Amino acid sequence: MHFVKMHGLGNDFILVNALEENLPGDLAGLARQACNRRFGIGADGLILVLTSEVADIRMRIFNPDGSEPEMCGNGIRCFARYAYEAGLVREPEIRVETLAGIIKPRLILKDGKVAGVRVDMGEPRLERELIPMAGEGSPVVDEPVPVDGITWRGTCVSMGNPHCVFFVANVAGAPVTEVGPAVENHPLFPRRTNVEFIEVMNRGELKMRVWERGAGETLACGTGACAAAVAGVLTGRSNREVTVHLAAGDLQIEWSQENNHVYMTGPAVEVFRGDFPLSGD
Ligand code: ZDP
Repeated sequence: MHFVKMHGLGNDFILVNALEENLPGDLAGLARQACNRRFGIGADGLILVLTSEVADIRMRIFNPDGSEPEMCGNGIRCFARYAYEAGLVREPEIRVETLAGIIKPRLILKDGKVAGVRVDMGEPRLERELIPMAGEGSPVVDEPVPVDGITWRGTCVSMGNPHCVFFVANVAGAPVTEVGPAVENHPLFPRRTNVEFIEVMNRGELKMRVWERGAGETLACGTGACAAAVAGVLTGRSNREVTVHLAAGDLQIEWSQENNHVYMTGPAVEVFRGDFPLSGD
């Protein structure tokens, strides 16, 4: 299987053109193998490029545990760059079919080169049933989430995929690897959840660490940065336009007042290309 390895702020993905490769039926198993950092290529996700009947092109993504999330923010920037540079799409603005609906990335071109990608991520879903989350009442703001005898306060947002955002005083010391998996698998979240730990530096800047559903702690999460920006507005902590600082760099997020869409801007970088033997080869 030929692949391209890319990343957005160190959130890394294996991209495969499923139109050209003869992939096995068990895509979850392929994702588990290929994403493994010791026995495979190593990545936070496997992304497949497919044709679409309703958009220009279709993206599927699999987590390292084999589960299939609805959307992936850093991944769709990589996907857009890959599709454009491979000539699979001709225009810099493309419509991508995902399980979260049609998402619209636009390549930022400088001297004919891709300098970044701005993505219309659509509207955040604030209804509890759509996150999905147990209990009653929407939006879910500062909801008690008990973990090991401590009550955390989560503000929950779906960007197609579920997010639970916790505001903390100091993100460097946040118990991401302990509280993250407990909340990911908490009975409040029937489809599990991604978990963001956010430090508010000021109304225009957030610092973030993330525990991803099906992947563990990663260096960045695009949908998570969008969810954090929305949660910042819902709780009165930040402006509709924020810079989200992650370990390896920044994402710019804007929650538009005009159309309620969230816009995310950030990098997408190719690292290497290669061939991965499919089992049986
Ligand atoms: O929702 C999930 O199960 C996530 N692990 C999907 C990946 C999200 C991602 N980190 C992002 O940038 O939005 C790729």
